[in-house]
Amino acid sequence: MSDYKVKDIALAEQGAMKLDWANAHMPVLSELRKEWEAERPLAGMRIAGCLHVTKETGILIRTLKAAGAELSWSGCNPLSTQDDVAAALAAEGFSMYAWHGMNTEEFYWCIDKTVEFKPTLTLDDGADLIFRIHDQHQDLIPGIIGGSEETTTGVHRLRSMAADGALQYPVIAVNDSETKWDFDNVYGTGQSSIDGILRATSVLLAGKTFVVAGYGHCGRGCAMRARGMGCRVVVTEIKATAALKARLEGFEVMEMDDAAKIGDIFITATGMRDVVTGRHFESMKDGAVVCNTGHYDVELALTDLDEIMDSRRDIRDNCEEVTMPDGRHIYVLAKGRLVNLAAAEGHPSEVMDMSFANQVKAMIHLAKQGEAMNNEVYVLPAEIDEEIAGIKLRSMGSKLDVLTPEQIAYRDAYSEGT
Ligand code: 3DD
Repeated sequence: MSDYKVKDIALAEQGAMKLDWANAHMPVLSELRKEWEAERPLAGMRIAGCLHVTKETGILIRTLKAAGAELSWSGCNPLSTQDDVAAALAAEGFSMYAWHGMNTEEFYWCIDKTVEFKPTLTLDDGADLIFRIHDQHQDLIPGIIGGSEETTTGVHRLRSMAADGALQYPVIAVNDSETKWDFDNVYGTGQSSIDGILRATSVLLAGKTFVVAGYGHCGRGCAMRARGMGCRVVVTEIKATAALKARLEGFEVMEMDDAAKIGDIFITATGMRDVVTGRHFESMKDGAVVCNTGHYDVELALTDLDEIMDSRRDIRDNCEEVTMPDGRHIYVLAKGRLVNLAAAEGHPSEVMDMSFANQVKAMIHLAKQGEAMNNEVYVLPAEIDEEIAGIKLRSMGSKLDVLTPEQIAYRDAYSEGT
């Protein structure tokens, strides 16, 4: 039994059933695992992972082990660990350091534990592990072939690091694979954010004014699913092209200063800090619900709210009732952290299936070619998207047409005109 620290190992049996449930809905990893079990392309690799410990991540971890890797794992957010899943993985023998509700000191203690076995690869969601290694474990870097990064904001930061020449090993931006960002970020975030809001509030969405800050892939998914539940959707943005897409999709676009006055439910998905600030809280309607679905907890300026509020109480799980001096109530979900993972179970298994197939592919790519790669941020070859999407489609019972030789000739020709 490896070393571990989880909330309660007695939760293992319950967690094992959640893992069975996730596995039953992750056909892409199931199919690819067959070849990986045979080839063991990660034999000899030691992977330190820092990614939300959910039932889906448990299947990723099992798959990485099946591919031959040795693993040590921590959660990448203090509120996203599913304690029963962490217990099940620890009981299976994985080095697991994660529990729901850890403080900052414990968060970094867990990350430090995962690098004790001197990883050859790192797997990140939000780049906290890579940053910690660069800051506190420089001695490990010569032994690290490369790393991967799951999320948009993590990739942004690593690209900035690489541009400054500060990145000390190659990284693959898993987020930038089409079968990750165009599915996980859109359909996953859209559904799981609504899931988190409903579990934390159980309010009727139909007829409510739902304000989405940020119309990137995640915001687009949230707007799409809120409309599906009967909301009036308002989008706020800083980027004209994104805001224009929102308008052409039929969503209203306005400044947050104006949206704050009319919104019933607010969700931030910008990757930026201080998107909803004190003046916005001050102009919100009584009963407004605010939450965030971005990776870091900086999008809602809750320190501003602390300064202007009169009192607070935890009225429901993951739902804090903040009373303003004039008696208005504002409901803050999941303490401003990512509501989909903190108040629900994150994205459904079916989308994480593709994201995590890209993660395993990234680990294999690094294991095979990492030594020849530069200290830059790479993306996986596009053909991997076609492979993953093809497996997914087949699992859904859909078949593709195939180009005939004549069509291929036509496609590649340039002599034929109109
Ligand atoms: N993320 C969302 N749901 C998740 C789940 N069920 N398991 C693990 C991670 C999960 C985070 C993803 O959105 C990740 O792809 C990201 O952060 O971009």
